[in-house]
Amino acid sequence: MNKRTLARLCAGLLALAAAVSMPAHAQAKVVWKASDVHPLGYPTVEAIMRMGKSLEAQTNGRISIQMYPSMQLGGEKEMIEQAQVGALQIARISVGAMGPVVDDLNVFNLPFIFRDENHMRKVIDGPIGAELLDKINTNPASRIVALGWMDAGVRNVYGKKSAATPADLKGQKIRMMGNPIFVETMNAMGGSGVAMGFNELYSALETGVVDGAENNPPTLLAQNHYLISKVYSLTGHLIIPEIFIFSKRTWDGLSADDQALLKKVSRETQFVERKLWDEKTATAVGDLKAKGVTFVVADKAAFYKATQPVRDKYGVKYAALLKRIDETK
Ligand code: GTR
Repeated sequence: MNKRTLARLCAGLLALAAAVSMPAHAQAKVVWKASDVHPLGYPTVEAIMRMGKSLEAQTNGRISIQMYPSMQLGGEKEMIEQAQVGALQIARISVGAMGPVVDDLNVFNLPFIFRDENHMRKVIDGPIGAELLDKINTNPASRIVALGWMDAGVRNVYGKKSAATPADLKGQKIRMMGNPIFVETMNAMGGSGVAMGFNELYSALETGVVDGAENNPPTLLAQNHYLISKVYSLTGHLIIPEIFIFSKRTWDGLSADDQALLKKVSRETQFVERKLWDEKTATAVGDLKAKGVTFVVADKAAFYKATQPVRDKYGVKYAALLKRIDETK
């Protein structure tokens, strides 16, 4: 045996030893693609990036996350579809966009079902939150695995004019997320609801296709909508949590250990985002005011009353769950 053959043999034996001592799935480095409609620095984006760092640290660099922010991979509907086929692994989306995929989630899309943000947090952190994540995971049509919840604050109406009362909203075309519940909610509030993808909204506001929209303060700021919409009326009609999901296709190929790690890190991420959320909301309110946005106190009682028909119509099938939500203290 010459030297070269011996060297080759040794290298071969070493590679074999390494392969035998490690399960196949433990060898390959994987980079999971994550996407969000918001830009870098937004709490949900930052939280997923920190989740990536945590996974990287806990797997010695074997698993990492590559973030595609700012709608680089399309709107939320497209993101869900890409997760379903395994073209991306993690998508952070609003429950507003998940309702049409898994109907049970629509309970969170009803107007004024949470007393305030803290009430919503208690619900998503507790048994109801766990049950709803499970509904996604056990629904064969969803083709996604729900990893956890995130905060998205309180949604208020913004535009060029005030929306302090249902009468103020008369004649105003307000963009809503693509889900009939939201369009009917805006119509009940006195305005004219227009369903539209988030990715089309800036130009629709700019060209006057819609007169306004509704969202939380960090979104109004991060998406630059405040450049056009200077009046922010505190209607507080929706408190919709966000959700981060994983491709079921990729999930099925993971080892049980990696699945468990991902679940653990996801639960941590839910609380990492919450802290970032509170910090961002506080600074966003100050920034918006400094940039000339007027905050208007709205007649929430009037909007609550006006939207009762929406809760009556869509709430029937969730009656038991709504009662449990209400009883969550
Ligand atoms: C934001 C949310 C986005 C998107 C958007 C919308 O609050 O973070 O995921 O759903 O609202 O109105 O479409």
